[in-house]
Amino acid sequence: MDITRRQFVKATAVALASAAAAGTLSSLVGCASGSAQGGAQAEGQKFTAVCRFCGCGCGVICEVRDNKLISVTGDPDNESNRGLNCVKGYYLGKILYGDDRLTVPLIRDDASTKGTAEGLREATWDEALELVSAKLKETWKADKSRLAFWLSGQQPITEGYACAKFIKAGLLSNNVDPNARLCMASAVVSFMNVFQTDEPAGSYADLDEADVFVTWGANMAEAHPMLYSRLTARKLSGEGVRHYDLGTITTRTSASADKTLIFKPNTDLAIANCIANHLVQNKLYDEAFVNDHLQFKQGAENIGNATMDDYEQTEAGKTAENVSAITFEEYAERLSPYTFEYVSELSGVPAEDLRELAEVFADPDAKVMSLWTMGVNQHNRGTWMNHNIYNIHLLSGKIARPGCGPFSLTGQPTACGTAREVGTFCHRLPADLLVANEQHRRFTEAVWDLPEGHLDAIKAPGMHTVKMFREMSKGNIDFLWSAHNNWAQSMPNLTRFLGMGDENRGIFDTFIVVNEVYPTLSTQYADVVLPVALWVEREGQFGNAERRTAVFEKAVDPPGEAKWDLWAFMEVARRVLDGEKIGDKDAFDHLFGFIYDKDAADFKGDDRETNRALWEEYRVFSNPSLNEQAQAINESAKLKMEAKQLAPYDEYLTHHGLTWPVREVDGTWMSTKWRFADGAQADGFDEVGVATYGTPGLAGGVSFYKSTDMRPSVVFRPYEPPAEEPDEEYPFYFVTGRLLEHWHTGTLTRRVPELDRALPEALLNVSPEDCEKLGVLDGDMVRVRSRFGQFDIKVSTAGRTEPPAGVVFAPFFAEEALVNLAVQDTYCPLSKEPDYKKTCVSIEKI
Ligand SMILES: Nc1nc2c(c(=O)[nH]1)N[C@H]1C(S)=C(S)[C@@H](COP(=O)(O)OP(=O)(O)OC[C@H]3O[C@@H](n4cnc5c(=O)[nH]c(N)nc54)[C@H](O)[C@@H]3O)O[C@H]1N2
Ligand SMILES: Nc1nc2c(c(=O)[nH]1)N[C@H]1C(S)=C(S)[C@@H](COP(=O)(O)OP(=O)(O)OC[C@H]3O[C@@H](n4cnc5c(=O)[nH]c(N)nc54)[C@H](O)[C@@H]3O)O[C@H]1N2
Ligand code: SF4
Ligand SMILES: [Mo]
Repeated sequence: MDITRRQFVKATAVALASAAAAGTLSSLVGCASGSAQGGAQAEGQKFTAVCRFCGCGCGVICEVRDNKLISVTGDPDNESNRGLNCVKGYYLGKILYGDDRLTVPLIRDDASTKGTAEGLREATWDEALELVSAKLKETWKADKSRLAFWLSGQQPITEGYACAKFIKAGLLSNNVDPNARLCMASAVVSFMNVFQTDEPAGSYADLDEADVFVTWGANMAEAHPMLYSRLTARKLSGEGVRHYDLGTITTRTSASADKTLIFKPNTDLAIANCIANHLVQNKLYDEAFVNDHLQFKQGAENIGNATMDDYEQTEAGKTAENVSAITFEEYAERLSPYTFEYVSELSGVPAEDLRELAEVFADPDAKVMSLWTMGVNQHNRGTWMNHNIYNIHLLSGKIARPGCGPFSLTGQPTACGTAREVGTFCHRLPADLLVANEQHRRFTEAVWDLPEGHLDAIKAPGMHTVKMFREMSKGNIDFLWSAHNNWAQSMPNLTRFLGMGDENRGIFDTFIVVNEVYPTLSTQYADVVLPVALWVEREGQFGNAERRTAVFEKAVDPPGEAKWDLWAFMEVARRVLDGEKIGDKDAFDHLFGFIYDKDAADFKGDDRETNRALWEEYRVFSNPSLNEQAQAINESAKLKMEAKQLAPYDEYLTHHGLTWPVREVDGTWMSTKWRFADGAQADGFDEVGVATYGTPGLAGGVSFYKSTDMRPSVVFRPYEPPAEEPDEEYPFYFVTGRLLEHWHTGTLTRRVPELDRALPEALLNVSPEDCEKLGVLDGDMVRVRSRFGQFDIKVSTAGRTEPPAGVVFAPFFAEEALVNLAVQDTYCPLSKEPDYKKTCVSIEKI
């Protein structure tokens, strides 16, 4: 290993040092909130849970005394993290106890106060629910297309499932999308294009076995600290283990890399292609794997930029999703311009570094794990870039083997479990099903016991997130309900969406409902704020990046009158659906009578029973044999729904989480570690039964069980430039992202004093070279301006990230430095995910 321990200490300084300190402080949570009595007390009651923050999905144990959460520690029995946590995990308990928790419903009577912290008055639940229901029903009856729901990858699974059922089957609306559109949409679309299923081949176990790690635009040290610890542990303990870090800025993750490849924005597309070109032109790909398992395609090119509202109506927009079959030879031909020399010139990365990386994929013995997150997904060609990473792993056969595989990291605690799996996207139904597919609608109707054809009313996808907010800004949305997100800070192009200036003031005419736990920028625009239970104040479930589903138990009661989000949704659903029928049955009872008693205005059972009942219904989607009619459709339409099995609810509690497909083997429910691989036949497995679906293993024991013709697609995707490139007026690329201590818009972590003190302000990282050019020093305030808007922020050259000249970086956790006022809302034409990573800006000292 040619990297010193000293460099490692630097790399993991943030994660490890703070975690060590936090270990002792965690037990003081109760003291800070005034309830703990000191060390002599008997042990509190223990509950298993999952961290509220990132997609690592660390298991934690919550200790409770006198209805107060007094400590949170890593859960050694959760296979995802085996007891590890980062600093946010250790301080988790404190997010419940900020001074300004919302504890009563709030109503805004005077619309002129919208957009300010003033104007919300206390109300009873009854008054608030009546008002929300009346407004929703009025819009629904007048014009369904003017309704919008914005949900989240932080919404527990059964809650998301129930919302999808209410909105899709109850209201017959597809105007629902989650914040995961801002995050995972590019990953989802490429998973579906390549494999026809939204799941990675590998799991976290690959981190312990890889010989080479390639991070393609993922700052794991700050954003996936637990997985980063596993990566660095493997690097320290494994012989000759290497790490290549690719990105547009140097980050804490770069510190552990043997080589950091800093490229010009978007040229990652070309870099992946030059690796593929090297493999193909020199016959260094895995020939047997290519012949046995792959098919080749090309897609539409010169697809333009979805910056304008009418992009979908343009010629480029209409054809952007087109693909057609090509031969391997044609694919090779398309790749041929991507030589090391050409790509080096384009990207700014030395040709010898590109060759070194290509050789990694050419080495048949090297186990290579690729990891990526928002650098790849939040990209005007985000879907394409996902494809290009899959292409090189597929050509080299480096997939579905221990230590070897492309692994798309997920950001939020349940982006996978909820948004992607239960169908809160505008084009989806539960379990990867699509509204536009007739057989998928029939299958869903069977599971939900709806009359055949009921869901035909929603066969056209609704509005994706950016469209929803663009339409709202134009005055075309009358009712918006949001939960588990803070769009007034996290959406791009806030200058437009928050109605600044004379145009785009639609937001001020929309009736807005926000479910929240603390006052946020979004509650400032709300007409009604519903105070809800936070994290372990109710029971829920999250699904993490490796598809581990885990339950967090209810540990304490919510404060004041705060209620479970799901209760608020049920209370509105029963009012809105009052008098409505599905077939000849009462609509609400038909959809939710199994969990909810309308007359009692409450759930029929406790949290556990409600969650279990919802889970068991949802589980039918992936275990169709539980429902005769669904199984018949599954078989006749060859939907292969059984490929993603889920276990009965209580098994998740017993096992502290299970990754799907979960199979029952001799009465024991087993997790899957490597999908598409048949453990009995594939090379490199020391355990049997790692995944066994579809046609039993073809060559090498690999079986792409859901792919068309069992063959994933290698799709040629060229280099195309970013939506904007620097010019005289806007000479810098502006990259935005996150830092270890804070969660997204900071509403939770900034209320934890230790985290707030550790990272009190958001700073603009500028290279010393650019500082000199601009005449600014550390600590100077600057105004950052783009074509979209502007904000003010303090400059730092000693920040967490080190951008090269011409690039600047800022995190988005601070509402006082509202970076999204200036970030473009241009999105990837295939996934509709916005590009938060390369808006062009000017910087001037103020
Ligand atoms: N502490 C903390 N952790 C978090 C979160 C949090 O808020 N705080 N949020 C979670 C969520 S939801 C998410 S989505 C993840 C995000 O996790 P990451 O994506 O790792 O984090 P970001 O800071 O968004 O992105 C920074 C990365 O983008 C790369 N990048 C910028 N431009 C480009 C480009 O053009 N191409 C490529 N290939 N890379 C580029 C940079 O080089 C850098 O590596 O973090 C999760 N974890
Ligand atoms: N500039 C820039 N902007 C970005 C990104 C970027 O890289 N750069 N990344 C994007 C990405 S990847 C993501 S995932 C989004 C995240 O964006 P958001 O999800 O909008 O941001 P959060 O701060 O996570 O908002 C979650 C809110 O839910 C509240 N909350 C907590 N628990 C509960 C609960 O149980 N019920 C309810 N109803 N509310 C609860 C919290 O208080 C918090 O205010 O940001 C996007 N925005
Ligand atoms: S923030 Fe992520 S890494 Fe840290 S404890 Fe939570 S899930 Fe684990
Ligand atoms: Mo995200």
